[in-house]
Amino acid sequence: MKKALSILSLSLLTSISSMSAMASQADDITVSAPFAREVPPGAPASASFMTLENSSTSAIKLTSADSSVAKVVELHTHTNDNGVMRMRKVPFIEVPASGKTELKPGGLHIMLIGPHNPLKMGQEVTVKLTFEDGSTKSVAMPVKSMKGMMMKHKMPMNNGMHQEEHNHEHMMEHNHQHMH
Ligand SMILES: [Cu+2]
Repeated sequence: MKKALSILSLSLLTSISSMSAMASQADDITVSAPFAREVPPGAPASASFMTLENSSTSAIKLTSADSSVAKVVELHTHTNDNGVMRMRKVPFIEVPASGKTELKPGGLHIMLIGPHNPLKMGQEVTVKLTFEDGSTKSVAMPVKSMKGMMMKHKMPMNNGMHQEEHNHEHMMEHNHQHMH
């Protein structure tokens, strides 16, 4: 038993020391298919989506994001609260070792709260990602209209009318949280 434990702690030590010798976490993350959601003038918030792929053998946490296009940028997820989809802030988004995490409508996303200007389809915006080790990655992405995608997303859930209402509710929540 004692021997097994000491072998375990030795291998832990080895993996910790090999971790510190690695390249930055930003270098180990590949971003694909990033885009930001088109929003009309006066909209309280937009969101950014992408797939994060981790080429290293340790989990990597995205701990914050930043953008010049919005006042506040937060990491968010959706939770299903008795059939009502609600957004909430999360402290980090984890990308598993040698795996990927998808930020997509209805799931994890980077919230762009208080856009300085309306985001129009065809524009390009930049979102800076910061990882747990402090390394950063700037991601340039197109602004895309979500109309088609939102419809596809709604279908399996309920009828479209209700979902539409919930989306507005989300926007209101953000407004209350951040405009005080
Ligand atoms: Cu959100």
